[in-house]
Amino acid sequence: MNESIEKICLCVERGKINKLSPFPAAMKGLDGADELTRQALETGVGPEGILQACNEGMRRIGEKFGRNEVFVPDLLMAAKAMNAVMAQLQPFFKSGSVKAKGKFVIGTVAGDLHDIGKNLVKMVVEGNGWEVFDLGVDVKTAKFMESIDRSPDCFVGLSALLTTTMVAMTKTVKEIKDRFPTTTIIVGGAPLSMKAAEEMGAHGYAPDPQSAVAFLNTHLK
Ligand code: B1M
Repeated sequence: MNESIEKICLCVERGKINKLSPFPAAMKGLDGADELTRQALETGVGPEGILQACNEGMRRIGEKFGRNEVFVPDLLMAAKAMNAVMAQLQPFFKSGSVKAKGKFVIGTVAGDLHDIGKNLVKMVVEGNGWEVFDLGVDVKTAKFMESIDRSPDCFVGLSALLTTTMVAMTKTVKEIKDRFPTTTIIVGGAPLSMKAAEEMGAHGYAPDPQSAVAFLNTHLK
């Protein structure tokens, strides 16, 4: 990782949003994720490298959380720092507005508030020419159903970050398949795997946004 990328990674891990942000105290007055991302892009660092740095920062803070070394507010600050970066990366993912290849309805399943990964998938799929309907977080099955009712030819993407909400995901997959047997469902999120996806009856599993795009492109109706 080069120096500017490492600094962005650290800002995400520590939750340093921008220069004015007083948190964390040890980084007061220093440039944050916002300024460092702008500088990196201006000096020609690619958006993929910056995104990788963010993911690494999130991985590090997540591990600390798992070891009880940091708490929920620290995760929230990390998420805010990552969002400051993502706001600047969005134009890169959204470039090239071509006629939509198809429709993709995406949401984080009921009981789950994690949306950073889901938002990344949304951006990358959109950037690849799909029309995306983002239902947000904590999405109940009924809301997915309403969207499919409005766009019967859509593909559906479900995201979950908690092992507990994989249960909600299983229920959502089953209910959608019962009511809309021709709708294709793809699932993703850290606790998922191909095996889990198969067991819950989803049609596809994507470990990352690129795999989600590859799946959608090969299953175009
Ligand atoms: Co939470 N959290 N969190 N959290 N959080 C995790 C997930 C956890 C692993 C941390 C840990 O213990 N080490 C753990 C889950 C343990 C488990 O169940 N296995 C956890 C926990 C326990 C919790 C709470 C229960 C904590 C509490 O309150 N005690 C709570 C639950 C709230 C709820 O949802 N009901 C909670 C809350 C939060 C915050 C709100 C503070 C915040 C979320 C902010 C937000 O999203 N706006 C947060 C965060 C930031 C995390 C970590 C640190 C980072 C998640 C993240 O954004 N990663 C996370 C630890 C970790 O992941 N290392 C953790 C970066 C993101 C780019 O990756 O989301 O995996 P990811 O997305 C990837 C792929 O998975 C894939 O593409 C993305 C890009 O590569 N992908 C898809 C995702 N969705 C896809 C869909 C697809 C295809 C691919 O197709 C449809």
